[in-house]
Amino acid sequence: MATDTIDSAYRIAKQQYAEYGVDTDAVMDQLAQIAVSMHCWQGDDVGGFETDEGLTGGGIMATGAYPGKARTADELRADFEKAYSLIPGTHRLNLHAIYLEAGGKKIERDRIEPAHFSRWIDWAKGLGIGMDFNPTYFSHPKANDGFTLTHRDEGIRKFWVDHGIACRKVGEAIGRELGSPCVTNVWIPDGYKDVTIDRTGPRQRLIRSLDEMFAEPIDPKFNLDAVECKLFGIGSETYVAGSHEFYLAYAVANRKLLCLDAGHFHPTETIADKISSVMLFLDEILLHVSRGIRWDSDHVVILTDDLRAIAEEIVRNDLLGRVHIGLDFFDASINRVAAWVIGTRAMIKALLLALLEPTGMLRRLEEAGDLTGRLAMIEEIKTLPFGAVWNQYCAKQDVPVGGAWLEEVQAYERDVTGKRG
Ligand code: RNT
Ligand code: ZN
Repeated sequence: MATDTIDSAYRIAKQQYAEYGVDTDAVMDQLAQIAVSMHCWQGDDVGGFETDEGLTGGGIMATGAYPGKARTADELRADFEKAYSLIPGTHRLNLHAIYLEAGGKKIERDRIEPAHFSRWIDWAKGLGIGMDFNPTYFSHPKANDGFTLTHRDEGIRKFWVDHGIACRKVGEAIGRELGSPCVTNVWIPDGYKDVTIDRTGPRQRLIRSLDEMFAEPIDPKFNLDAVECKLFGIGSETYVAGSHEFYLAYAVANRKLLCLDAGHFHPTETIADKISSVMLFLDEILLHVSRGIRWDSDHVVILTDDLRAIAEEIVRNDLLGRVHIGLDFFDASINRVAAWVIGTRAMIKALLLALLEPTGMLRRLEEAGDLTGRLAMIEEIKTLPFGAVWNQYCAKQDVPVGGAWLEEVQAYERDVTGKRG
C-alpha cells in the first residue's frame, strides 16, 4: 500500500477516534509496549529436537502434512525470525524443554540444564527479546501410560518432579540472562479415558509433586511459575487431574500464576469472563490464547469475538502489567510461518481494538443505567476505521502493511521451507 494512502487514511481515522476522546497516537505507543509470547511449537508441530519421533501422546495432536517444517533448532530459529519480521512490535519466545540443543547427546529430562538452551538464550539476547519456558510432560516413554506428576509409581513421579525442578532452573537462568522474568508453565496430560473411581488420589499426588517442584524459592525477577488447567484431552476424556478448580485453588493457595488456555474448557465456555474473577485473588496470570473448534483443536488464532473479548477484559481492567499473553496453537495443514504471523497479528489487532475502545464513555452509560445506549454505542464503534490505525501501526513498526507479508512468506517458502526434504 502506498505510504500516502496509509497516511491520509490514518489522518481521517485519528480525527474520528478523537471525536470519541480516543488518542490513536497514544494507543499505538501503548500497543508497542505489549509483548506477546510466541510459542516455538507452531514451527515444527510440537516435535522438538530430543528425538526424531515428533509428538507422541499427551492428549494433544497436530494434524496436517504441510511440507517444510523446521527439522533443526537453526531452521526453527530462521523460521521464527522470518515470522517475527512480519509482526509489528517486540515479542517473546516461548520454548518447550524438548527444544534443547545437546550437541547430539541424549540428555534425560531430569538432567536438563541451562547450558542446553544457551544457543536459544544467546539468540534471544541478540534479538533483544524475552523468553518463557515449559517443562515437557509428553512425548516420552515415562509418560506413555498417560500419567506423570500424578503417577502411582514413586520412581516415575519423582522423575517428573525432577524434570520440573530442572526446568525452573532453566527458567531462572533465562530470566537472569535476558533481564526479564521467564514464565515457566507446567502443563501435564494426566488423566483417564473412562469412568474413574479414584478422582482424589491423583490430585493428592499432584499437590505433593507440585509442592516438591516449587519447594526451592526462586527470585520472581527471574522465574515465575504457572500452572495450566484443562477439562479433557484425547485419551483423558473423562478425568483430568489438573482441572480448573484444582489449579485455581493451588495457584491461590501457593501464589502461583494460573494459566488459562482458551481451548481448555467446555466448547462454549470462554476464558475472557474468568479473568476479572481470578485477578481478584491472584497477582498475575498467563494466557494460552488458542482457538478450539468443537474441541481443544488448537486452530490458529484469528480475530474472533472470543479473541476480542480476551483483549477487552485485559485492557478494560488495566491488567496489561499482570496478564502474560502467550499463544498456543499448532496447525500442520498450512504454512507454519504464516500460521505464526496470522495468529500473532490477530492477537495484536485484538489488543489494538481494545485500546481504541472509548471505554470511559461505555462505562458511564452502564453506570447511569443506560443499557440501551451501551448496546447502541458498542455496535456503532465497531465500524470506526480501525484498519487505518492498524495499517499505520504496521508501517510505523516497519513491517508489511495489509496482506503484503504473505508474499514474503511465499518467497521464503520458495527459497527455504519448500526445499526441505
Ligand atoms: C495442552 C496445553 C499445553 C500445550 C503446550 C504444547 O493441551 O495446551 O499448553 O499445548 O504445552
Ligand atoms: Zn496451552
